[in-house]
Amino acid sequence: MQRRTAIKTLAGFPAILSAQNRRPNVLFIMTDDQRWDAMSCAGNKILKTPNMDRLAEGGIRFAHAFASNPLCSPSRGTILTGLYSHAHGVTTNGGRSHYLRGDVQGYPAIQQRAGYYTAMVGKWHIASMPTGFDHWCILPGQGAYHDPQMVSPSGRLHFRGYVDDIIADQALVTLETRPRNRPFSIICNFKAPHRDWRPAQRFEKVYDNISIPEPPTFHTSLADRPDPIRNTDMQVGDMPDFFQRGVDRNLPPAERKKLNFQLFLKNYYRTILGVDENLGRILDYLDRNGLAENTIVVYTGDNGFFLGEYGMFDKRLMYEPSIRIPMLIRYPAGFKGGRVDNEHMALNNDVAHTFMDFCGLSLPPLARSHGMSWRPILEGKAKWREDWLYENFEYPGPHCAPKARGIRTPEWKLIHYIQQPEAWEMFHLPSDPEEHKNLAGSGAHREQLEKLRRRLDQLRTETADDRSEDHTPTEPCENRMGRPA
Ligand SMILES: [Ca+2]
Repeated sequence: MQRRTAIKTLAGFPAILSAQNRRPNVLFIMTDDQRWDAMSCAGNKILKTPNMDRLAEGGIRFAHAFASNPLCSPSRGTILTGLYSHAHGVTTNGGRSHYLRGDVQGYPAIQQRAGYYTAMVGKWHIASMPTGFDHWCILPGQGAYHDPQMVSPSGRLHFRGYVDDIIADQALVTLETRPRNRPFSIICNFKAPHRDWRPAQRFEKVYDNISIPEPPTFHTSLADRPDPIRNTDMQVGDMPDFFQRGVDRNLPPAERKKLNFQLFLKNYYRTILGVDENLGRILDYLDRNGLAENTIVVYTGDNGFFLGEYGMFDKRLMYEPSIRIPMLIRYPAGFKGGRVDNEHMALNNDVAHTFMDFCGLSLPPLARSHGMSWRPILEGKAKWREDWLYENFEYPGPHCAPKARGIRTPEWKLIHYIQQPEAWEMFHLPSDPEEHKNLAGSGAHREQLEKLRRRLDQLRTETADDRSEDHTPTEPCENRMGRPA
């Protein structure tokens, strides 16, 4: 009955307006450093995220979703453009490689030209200023957890309160004040759960009375890894973040590592509780205003995170905890929800492709080999990718994570540490999911190694990699642990 009424109402409008109204709205929501299983719908036993679960129940959760470049700004560039970082230009979190190339554009600009109302609120974290948006209000750089400043075209704004409450407020105001005669595409990027993990006051005591189990590899040494991995500095025991928050500098190292882990995990999860609550406010708005049915909602994180595996925190590396991300998509008017996709490897590269497909628009031709629309998967039919390319180019930098490239298939992973002297790691994931056994030097697996190497090279050619990172000399890395902020 409701649908009939809507058609009757639209019949009196110009044809172009009714066509626009049939186009889906797009709401993209992203967190910063939330890894794939930091939500209860992905099996987390400690963290309860009813609103992420609500999205998963109404949509599809990709259990095998990855960031092709597990670092904040490169991943953000990929989300916007549908391109690998070697093509969009944002290869580091700062400096000269923190800008989008002048000849690439984000998907919102394409939607805007096609009549969409476009907006961006929250964490942006790319040196190029936002373009292609009717409205934007962003955190400067990383932004502050409490009493943050934000930047908009009209200047700097000062807020009182908790950052992700304020970002959700901005999303709600944007929704409420949007022009009603245009479909919308809104990006809402939260700050949590980024280091240094400052929760909203109302969540500060949650988990006070529990002890979070350490992962099985918490005490596993990296001594037998290639040099580029042994030279990283991302051990939970060494993190300086909690000296002001209850950890005595003079504790024996083993005790400090254990205490750091508890404080890190609890605060990481507490900040995600704030995201979940604010996600709920936004989903409630869609429900209350009859927008849920025709709005594509994607919820994800920009990269994964080590939560104590191999004693580590942070991301960047190609190991599984770092590359796997949460990925939920809901679009009731477009496909049936309520299932988990265990079959297809989804990428951050795919988000822009998927939005364009559902909106009846196209990314520039360059993007075609870089990502794929999920629409065929969501509609139950797909010939899908067999592999994808991993990239990390920020070195020297925080944590001294090496420059590397790699290829991931459903079964295999090959990592190439590209600075001299080069090093390789290869893992067979079904038999070795925790990536203990490097098969790169194994005579029995030489053929497999060569096959992956050839395909890695082919992927680079297919995606127009100009190979400018191939011959960079090895430099000393001085920015070891990174700053807590
Ligand atoms: Ca991040």
